[in-house]
Amino acid sequence: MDEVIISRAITESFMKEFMESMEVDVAVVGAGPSGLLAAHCLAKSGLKTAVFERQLRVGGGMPGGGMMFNRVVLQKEGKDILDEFGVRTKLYKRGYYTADALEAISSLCVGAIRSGAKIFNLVTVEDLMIRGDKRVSGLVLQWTAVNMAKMHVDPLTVRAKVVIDATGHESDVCHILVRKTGPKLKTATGGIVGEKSMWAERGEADLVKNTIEVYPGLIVAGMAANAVLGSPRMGAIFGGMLISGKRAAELARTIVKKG
Ligand code: 48F
Repeated sequence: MDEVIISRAITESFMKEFMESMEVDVAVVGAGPSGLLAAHCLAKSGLKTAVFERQLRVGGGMPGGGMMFNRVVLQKEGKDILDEFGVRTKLYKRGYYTADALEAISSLCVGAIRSGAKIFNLVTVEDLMIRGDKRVSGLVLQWTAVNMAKMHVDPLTVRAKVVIDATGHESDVCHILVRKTGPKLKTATGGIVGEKSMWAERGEADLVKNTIEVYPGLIVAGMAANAVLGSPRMGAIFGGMLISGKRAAELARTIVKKG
């Protein structure tokens, strides 16, 4: 057993992928259900895709299910997406299906990685590259541990043709954008409208129409889309997150193709 070989194997293989990911077609921020599904669809269609996740673990709000009961609920369209990943679902009643939250999120993660997306956990997106207040052209990254320790260390950057904000309720990327450019988002106020109170049906219905290019080069997906555009939260029903991830990938593909 050679400890140095082990250390070299880890650093070299990580660095290779990290270097390759410094210029990508699409950079996804957040490895929750919407971000992972978007990354899976994009990588599967041949686009160079990287996901940056602040936490040690991937999954965002999915592993917690509803109030830590680790099951999620989906309707038919969401269930059909999970079927593609081989996730087992059970009909509960009247078109409501349940799935094991851990099986679902693990399968989405494996799906994204095996399609070719690179996922970097423990990395926080703390700023954006914006060219002349006109277009998001990349991310500014820092190790989460550096920020937690409040150390002054300069970040690194990743160039991307398109960025997807899949940071959930926090809608972190859009908040950064508004801080840096002022209220220039394609929303009713130009700023972050803010998430409304729980209303599952309305929240799910709004999610797809809220999945838009909210600023040139920046798409909002998942719960971030509802928070930014001012629609309700929906609790532990997850179909909308998946459909929004898929839609975000379609939009990103179109933008990349246009150049
Ligand atoms: O919150 P999250 O799971 O987002 P989502 O895909 O799904 C929302 C549901 O989980 C749930 C819900 C269902 O009805 O409402 O909340 O929209 O995943 C967001 C991920 O983004 C990461 C965060 O750690 C989480 O894993 N994240 C947030 N800010 C940053 C970030 C950041 N600045 N840099 C990197 N990752």
